[in-house]
Amino acid sequence: MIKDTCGGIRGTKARERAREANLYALLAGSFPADASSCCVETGDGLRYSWSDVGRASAMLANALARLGLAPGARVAVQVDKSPEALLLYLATLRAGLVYLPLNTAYQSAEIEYFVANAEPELIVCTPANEAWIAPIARRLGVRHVLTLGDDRSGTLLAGAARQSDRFETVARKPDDLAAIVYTSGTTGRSKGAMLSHGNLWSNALTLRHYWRWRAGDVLLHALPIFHVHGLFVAIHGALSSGSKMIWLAKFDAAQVIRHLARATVFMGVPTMYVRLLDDAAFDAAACANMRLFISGSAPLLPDTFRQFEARTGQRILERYGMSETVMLSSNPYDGNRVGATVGLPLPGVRLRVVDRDGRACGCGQIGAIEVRGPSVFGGYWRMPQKTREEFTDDGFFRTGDMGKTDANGYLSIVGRDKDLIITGGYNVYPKEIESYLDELEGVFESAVIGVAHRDFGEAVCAVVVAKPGCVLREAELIAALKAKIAGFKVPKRVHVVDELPRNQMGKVQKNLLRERFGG
Ligand code: MCA
Ligand code: AMP
Repeated sequence: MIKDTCGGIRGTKARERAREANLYALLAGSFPADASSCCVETGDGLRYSWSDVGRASAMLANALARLGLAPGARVAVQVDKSPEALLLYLATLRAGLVYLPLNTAYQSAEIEYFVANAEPELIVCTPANEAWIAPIARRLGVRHVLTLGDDRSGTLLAGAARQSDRFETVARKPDDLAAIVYTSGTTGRSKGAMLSHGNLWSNALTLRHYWRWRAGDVLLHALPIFHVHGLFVAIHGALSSGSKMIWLAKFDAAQVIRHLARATVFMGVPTMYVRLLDDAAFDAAACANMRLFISGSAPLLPDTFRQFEARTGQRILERYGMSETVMLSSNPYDGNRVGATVGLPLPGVRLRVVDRDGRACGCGQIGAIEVRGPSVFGGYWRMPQKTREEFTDDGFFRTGDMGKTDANGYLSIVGRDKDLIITGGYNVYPKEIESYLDELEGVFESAVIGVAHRDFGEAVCAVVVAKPGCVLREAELIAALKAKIAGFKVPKRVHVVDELPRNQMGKVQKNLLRERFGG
């Protein structure tokens, strides 16, 4: 039976089964018997026991319930990483609401789009951002705005402090929505990928087994918690195995290295591994207690994979996934981990590589990757047409990634069919940046490309043409964009040219721009 650290003994068997489909209840079923042991420890030594997590998430869930939000209502969250932010995520699940995480770098134009599209009933933002977020919320009809700081400040916790620390986790069916994660998807503007309790739990169970999560593991958590990687893959892995997390507010190589001695598992994007290797203190001795380093969200360069093994004696385990699908493939835990591959389809995942006519590609032949499985999302929020376009007639999701498999079935991602830049693990959709550039004074047209970057893997780079009689300056264009959009989306370089190269159909030849400006 599921152990409920704060809800008491369950009612009838049927109610029990229904409640068990709530992701929180399923995760809580794996919390350790000793509820006084540590679940989360922060970088500065604050400790939250499993009992604290159960009780505090109950108080927060009561606070959410008192707002009168109906099950299925969206809760948009743009807050800095803190243990309380984790508790808010768990409370949202418990209350049967839908969690909508937003990158802390997003500015007003970006937030406005997500709020208008998702129509949340509650926005939780930092106290510092309330001044500009509250007016957006009012204009778009959001009923409630609460605040949460990373120092336990804000109106959310003040309200929760008065609530009971017992909460009957709301029953949810496996298909009920747990979260909406906005992603650039394959084309068009950002779309909300709808992930259900069942999608997330099935993936958590698969990975728990595949990566051999076990009691006694300690996850060193240094990822942001507004994306699938840090929010679901990492957190669910630890919670579903009753493992403690060392919770760092952000990635800092020196801090990570300091904490490795007490950790057993680390998950990161390739940029983090590049930065760890740049630090001379990162060596085999620093990793002696570690059993698993996992990389994903962007391609891990073969050179990083090799250097890492040479330096530490351990092989990074690379895996592949998407916001729409959670995790799809992984190098094996015990078997051969092969660099420049993302391993084998996870149990339960059907993965195929097809040519332009939809025929299966042979070994080594490059084609489009399509997937099917229990973690694949139900569709894009309020975009039924887009959803239909992205699924094949036989129910496979078109990932937009290009790949090939080798004779042993290992998949390699060789490129993307979608016009997308992945910089330091964040996705940037070139069309979005082009539209912001084109609005700037003096800009006639623009093209945005990804170019190789030692630290970020790929960097955003823009090429612009001035309107007749106008003079464009790189620094001014970059400053203008910084005032409008998230910093990671702002081009690291802007090149001014007389005209953009086009093919006979009038389409900008980005390959020529990459050749010219990529070096
Ligand atoms: C920060 N900056 C960036 C990036 N991050 N520029 C390009 N790409 C980036 N990723 C810029 C900021 O705008 C700022 O610019 C300057 O760098 C310093 O900002 P800071 O916040 O201090 O950066 P940082 O701490 O060095 O961050 C680098 C980082 C971070 C640690 C690599 O980007 C990160 O945590 N990335 C992880 C992303 C992630 O979790 N992805 C998972 C997506 P300026 O100085 O000019 O203002 S989920 C997913 O993809 C799927 C499902 C999957 O498979 O996992
Ligand atoms: P997102 O939409 O943010 O979930 O990003 C998903 C995309 O990240 C995938 O479609 C891939 O293009 C990319 N991705 C994730 N993991 C890997 C990996 N290990 N290697 C290469 N690309 C990856």
